[in-house]
Amino acid sequence: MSRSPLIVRTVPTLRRAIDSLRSRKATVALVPTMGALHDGHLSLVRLAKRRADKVVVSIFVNPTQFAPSEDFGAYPRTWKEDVAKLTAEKTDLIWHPDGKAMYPDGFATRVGLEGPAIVGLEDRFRPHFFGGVATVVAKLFTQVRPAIAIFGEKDFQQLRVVTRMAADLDLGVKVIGSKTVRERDGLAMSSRNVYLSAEERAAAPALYRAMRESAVRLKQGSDMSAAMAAGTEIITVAGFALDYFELRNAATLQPVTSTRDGPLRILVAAKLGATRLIDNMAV
Ligand code: PAJ
Repeated sequence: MSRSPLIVRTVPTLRRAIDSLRSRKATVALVPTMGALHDGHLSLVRLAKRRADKVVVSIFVNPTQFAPSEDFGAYPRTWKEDVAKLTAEKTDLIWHPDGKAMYPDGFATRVGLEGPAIVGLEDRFRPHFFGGVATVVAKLFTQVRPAIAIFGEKDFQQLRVVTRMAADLDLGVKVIGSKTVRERDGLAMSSRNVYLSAEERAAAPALYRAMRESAVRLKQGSDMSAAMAAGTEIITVAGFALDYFELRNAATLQPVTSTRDGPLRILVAAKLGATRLIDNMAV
């Protein structure tokens, strides 16, 4: 049996616990999550363990990144299972504040974003989203004071936004991206996959197949719009309602006019019934 992680729920207790973790010059890595942990999250924890002496995982379903119409209330919460998984990964500390600890009465601050946060991808469909993410991540960074923080490439625009913010605000945290973990059929692991019906789950890997198809065509030198149209076709035939399927510069997330404007990344968001899935792939 691994030793249980220390579970902390208030900011003053966290401050003391982090002081003590850092006291012997130990380096601290933070893995921010909203819980409902799957192997994608755990791969970040494993990378954190390799890169730092102590690993802190935060579990906080952040209300400020959900619009009123979105799934904050329904978002899966699996606390007991999450603790068991993090215990098995030898996590040192779980930071699990409630809403009031993170956003006390009168809270009135929000991080403003430009650059990769306003490129017409997730920001176009979830205009409130990155402001909420950046605000909570800035708080997590100042609360935990980690040397490094691990984020998944699964949420590629989020990774770019957080990396930019950490640098711009001199937060002293090195943000590290970690590869997307997929199911055997290519579907990216996501806490939201539990929303899919059996039929939708069977259709969902079309997102991965579509990105692969377009990526292969682009690498073979085929025309950019024809290559992307082939992927779009796969997604719509599978029954998705498409938000976007786009080729962008991987560093800036700006649109590209030629395949020479690389490094290239395909980014996709689409809805299957009521469930919205996002994914991306390097070309
Ligand atoms: P959440 O969706 O729980 O994801 C937590 C972290 O796990 C993110 O960095 C995300 O990119 C990563 N992740 C999710 N699925 C993954 C997969 N299949 N492979 C690899 N990594 C994966 O993203 C959030 O929470 C929140 O926005 C948060 C950053 C915690 C701020 O509230």
